[in-house]
Amino acid sequence: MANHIIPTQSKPIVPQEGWHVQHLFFSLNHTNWASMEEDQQESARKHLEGTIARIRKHPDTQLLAFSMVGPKSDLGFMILTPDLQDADRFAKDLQRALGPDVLVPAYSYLSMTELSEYTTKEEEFKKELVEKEGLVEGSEPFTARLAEWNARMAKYNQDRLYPNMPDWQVMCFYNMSKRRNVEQNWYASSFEARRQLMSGHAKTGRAWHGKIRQLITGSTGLDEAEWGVTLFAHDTHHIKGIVYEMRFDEVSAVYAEFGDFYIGIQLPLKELLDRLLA
Ligand code: 76R
Repeated sequence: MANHIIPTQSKPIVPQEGWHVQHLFFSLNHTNWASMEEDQQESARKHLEGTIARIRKHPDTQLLAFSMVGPKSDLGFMILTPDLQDADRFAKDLQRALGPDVLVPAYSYLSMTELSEYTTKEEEFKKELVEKEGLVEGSEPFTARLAEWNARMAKYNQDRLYPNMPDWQVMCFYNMSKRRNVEQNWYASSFEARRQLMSGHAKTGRAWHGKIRQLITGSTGLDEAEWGVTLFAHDTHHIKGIVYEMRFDEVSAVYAEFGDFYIGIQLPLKELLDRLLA
């Protein structure tokens, strides 16, 4: 006799830190959409608008909507929310909102916000204060510098785990992994070597401050690659620029592998649906 335990009720799946992030890209099935009567279309559109409004009101939840450029997909969403149960529900609600088989999945990606393992640790910063700045451990200036640094790091970590997404118009999404080839295996490198390379990467990245907002979300064990890369810009030139420049950065030049690139335009909902359903 089978003796597996069948669940009797669901429980929230809220990670111990961070949020779940879903990128959902749909194609519009024009045949199915065009075969709907005008009043059916109108109520389908209202249903989608209502679904989006409801998700946007959910606590700690952000839902961004994009007109996707090129026929790879037509409509894109990015959802950030704590509970995987909600992320799953929202994704299914959105897919069904315009009626059966009107929105057809083109691509999706599941990831989570995460802290970087390469940020300076408190012990390292203390050592720097003593060795590089000549401060005496426990002295007043030492304690003051440490308190200021701790406050800054707390905010920095908070922003990484619980980010506020911008309304910038140009969105670029792709996935990325770090190579695991013989002689070229990121995961076989020492922590110190990786930290050095990542500090070069961060330096390249910081030069794009004000032009690019990036969110790197972890997806090892969740989806096909190891990270989701979401970039926002006001100008496509800057997307092309940063991705090109990063190719020369050793971390990307030697270790990075990329998935397909998706470009979306973040629009007010009315304008987005007018364009999509025209
Ligand atoms: O967290 C920070 O903002 C500072 C340091 C930093 C980390 C830890 C940082 C800065 N990144 C970090 C981690 Mn990044 N990043 C990418 C890509 O196309 C490519 O070649 C790579 C895709 C871009 C464009 C980009 C931009 N970054 C990571 C990780 C995790 C690696 C790991 O843990 O092993 C990946 C996969 C990754 C990839 N990065 C920045 C940027 C930019 C613009 C910055 C500067 C942010 C700022 O200070 O304003």
